[in-house]
Amino acid sequence: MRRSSDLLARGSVSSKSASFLATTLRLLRMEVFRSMTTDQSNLGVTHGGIFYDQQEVMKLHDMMLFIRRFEEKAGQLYGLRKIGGFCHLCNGQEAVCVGVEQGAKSQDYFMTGYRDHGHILARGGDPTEVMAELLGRAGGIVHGKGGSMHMFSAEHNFAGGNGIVGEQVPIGLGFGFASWYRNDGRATFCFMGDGAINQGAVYESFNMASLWKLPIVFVVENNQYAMGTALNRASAETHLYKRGISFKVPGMHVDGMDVLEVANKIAEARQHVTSGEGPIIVEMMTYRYRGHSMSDPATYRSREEVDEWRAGRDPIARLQQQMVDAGLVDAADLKRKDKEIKQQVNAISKAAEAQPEPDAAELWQHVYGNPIEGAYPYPGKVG
Ligand SMILES: Cc1ncc(C[n+]2csc(CCOP(=O)(O)OP(=O)(O)O)c2C)c(N)n1
Ligand SMILES: [Mg+2]
Repeated sequence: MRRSSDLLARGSVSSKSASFLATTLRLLRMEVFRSMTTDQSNLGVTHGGIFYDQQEVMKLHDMMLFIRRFEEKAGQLYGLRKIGGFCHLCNGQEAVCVGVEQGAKSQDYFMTGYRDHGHILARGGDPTEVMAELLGRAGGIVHGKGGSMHMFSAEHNFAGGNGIVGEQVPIGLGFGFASWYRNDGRATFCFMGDGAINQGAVYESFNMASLWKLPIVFVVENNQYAMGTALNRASAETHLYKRGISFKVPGMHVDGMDVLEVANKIAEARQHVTSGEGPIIVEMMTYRYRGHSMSDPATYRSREEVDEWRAGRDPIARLQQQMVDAGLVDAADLKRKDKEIKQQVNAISKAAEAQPEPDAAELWQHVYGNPIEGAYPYPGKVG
C-alpha cells in the first residue's frame, strides 16, 4: 500500500491536496479499525499505517518476552557458574532483533556481534540448542564449542555471533556481494553496536557496498555505551545514521524500543536495498538494562538513567499497552502468558543442563570444510 507520506516525499501531489488525502486516509483507517474491532477475527494494532493482525502482534510480543525470560535464566545460570566464559545479555534491546526479523524475510542473511542470543532466537533458532550452547553442551547450536558469543546457523541464514568488534561488517559485505552476484533477491542485515561503528573496516565496507549498490541494511544498535564508554566520549558524530554520508549511504533514525516501528522501517529499508538502490544505515535508538557482560556492574551510569528507559520505554510493556488498548488481551491474559513462558524456559534449561559435554574428538570437527585425512588429531599432542 502506498502511503500519503510517501506521496508527499515524492512530491507527486500538492501539499494542500496531500493534507486532504492524509486526513481522508486517517479517517478511513479509523473507520476500518472500528469496524474490525466488532469482528474478533480482525482485531489488531495499526502502526504507521500498517495493520498487524492479532496473530502477528502476539507473535512479536511472545518472542520479545521469551527472549527477556530466556536471558534472565541465562543470567541466573551464569551466576551459578554453570555458564562459563563471556555472556552478553540484550535485556531492553529485544524490539530490535524481533522487529528486524519481522521486517526481513527468512531467506535474508543476518550477522551480528557477540550480543547474539536474541538474534538467533528471533531467527527461529531452537532455544534448547541455544541454551545448550551457553552451557557448553553437546547439543549446542555449534556443538558446545562456541558459547554465548558464537551462535551460528546455516539453516537459519545466521552468520554469527562474532567476538571481534566490527568483524561481522566485512563478512556482511561479502554476503551482500554474493546476493548481488547471484541476483538471488536476498537482503543482508548486518548488525553492529555504537562502538563497532568506529572501526575502520566498517567504512571500507560502507564504501564498497555503496559503490557496488549491494543489498545490505546496516543495523546500528545504538545502546549508548561501548562497554563502559558513553557514546559522546568516544564519537565526534553521535548521530550514527549520518555516518554513511561520505559514501552516499543514506540513513534512517528509528525508535528501537518500539517493535512495530522497527518492523515498519526495516520493511522500507529492505525494499530500498533489494530494489538496486544500494545499502542503507538504520540507527536503532535502544538501551541495555544490564552491564556490558555478566561481569560488569555498570557503575558508569546512574540508576535514574536506567530507570528512565526501563520504566518509561520498555519495548515489551509498550506493546502490551497497545494490545490492551486494542482489546487483544487483558492483564490476566498477560500474566498467564508470562507464567507459561517462564515454565517453557525452565524446561528448556533443565533439558539443556541434562545433556552431556561434547566428546573430546569433537574438537577436530568443523575446523576445515574438507578435513585433511589423517592430519587430526596431531599424534601425541591432544588425546
Ligand atoms: C577489535 C576489538 N577491540 C576491542 C574489543 C573489546 N570489546 C568487546 S565489546 C566492546 C564494546 C563494543 O560496544 P558496542 O559496539 O557499542 O556493542 P554493545 O556491547 O554495546 O552491544 C569492546 C571494546 C573486542 N572484542 N574487539
Ligand atoms: Mg553499544
